[in-house]
Amino acid sequence: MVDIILNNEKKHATYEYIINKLNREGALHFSLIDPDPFRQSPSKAAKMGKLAEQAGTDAILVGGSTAFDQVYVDKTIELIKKDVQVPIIIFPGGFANVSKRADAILFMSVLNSNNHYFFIGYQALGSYLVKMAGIEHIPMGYLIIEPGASAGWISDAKLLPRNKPKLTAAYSLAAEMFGFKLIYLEAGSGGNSIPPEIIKLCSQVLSIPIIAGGGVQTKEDAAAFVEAGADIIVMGTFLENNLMKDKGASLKVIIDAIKDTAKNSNNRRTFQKI
Ligand code: 1GP
Repeated sequence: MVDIILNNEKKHATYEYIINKLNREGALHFSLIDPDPFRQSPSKAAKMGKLAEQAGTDAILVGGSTAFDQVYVDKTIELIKKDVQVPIIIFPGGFANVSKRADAILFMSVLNSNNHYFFIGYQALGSYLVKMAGIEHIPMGYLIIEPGASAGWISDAKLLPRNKPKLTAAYSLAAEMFGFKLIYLEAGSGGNSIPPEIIKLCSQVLSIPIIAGGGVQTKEDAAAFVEAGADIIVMGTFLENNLMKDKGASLKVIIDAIKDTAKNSNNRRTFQKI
């Protein structure tokens, strides 16, 4: 039994893909698809994944705070994977999000939660699941900034204040010192996005890539994130509202803006594989 758990090989292909692509292109775009029956069926999720890939997205994140059913998550990933070449990375809200069909999982800890369960409890109990699934796990510090939306409420976060960049940067730096390979700055889905000053200070103090998400709706929003120093921009709600309607045309405009802004910016960092 222990062999089943321990013999699974650890791979780093997705993390290396992220670092290599970041060093080549300066900034990446990740498309978030929430495997939630209240939002879409697995087959619609697969169509969305394909359209996002055609629009130029660099990876598909599958997950969300309210994805509760492992079978549904599994089916969603299975169908997306049939049609899509870019990596599929789990962005877990809990155990139900773990699936061996994904390329990797963001093995994340909500570092500003009031509840230890969200920074080490779930992860300890889920560690065997991840090991048995045999998928690459990328350690990631997750920080939730006001207003936080569902992610903030569900993970009982002590929300980081929007007007105190130094606090979020301090949590980010501590996460890097602990050995996390990525930092995710989250303002919550569908709400106010993160103030660029926070991203800017974090990018000045960190050596690891910054993922930023929550409320990105326009090419101006996305470009402002990249200019501030975000390395990976995540969008979810925009995809749900627009992808099927315009077949990815408006998403492509935003992704092109991300790539152009990074290319023309003189503040891009280069990353080491750690
Ligand atoms: C979730 O922040 C992302 O982590 C997505 O937010 O749905 O607002 O794009 P949106």
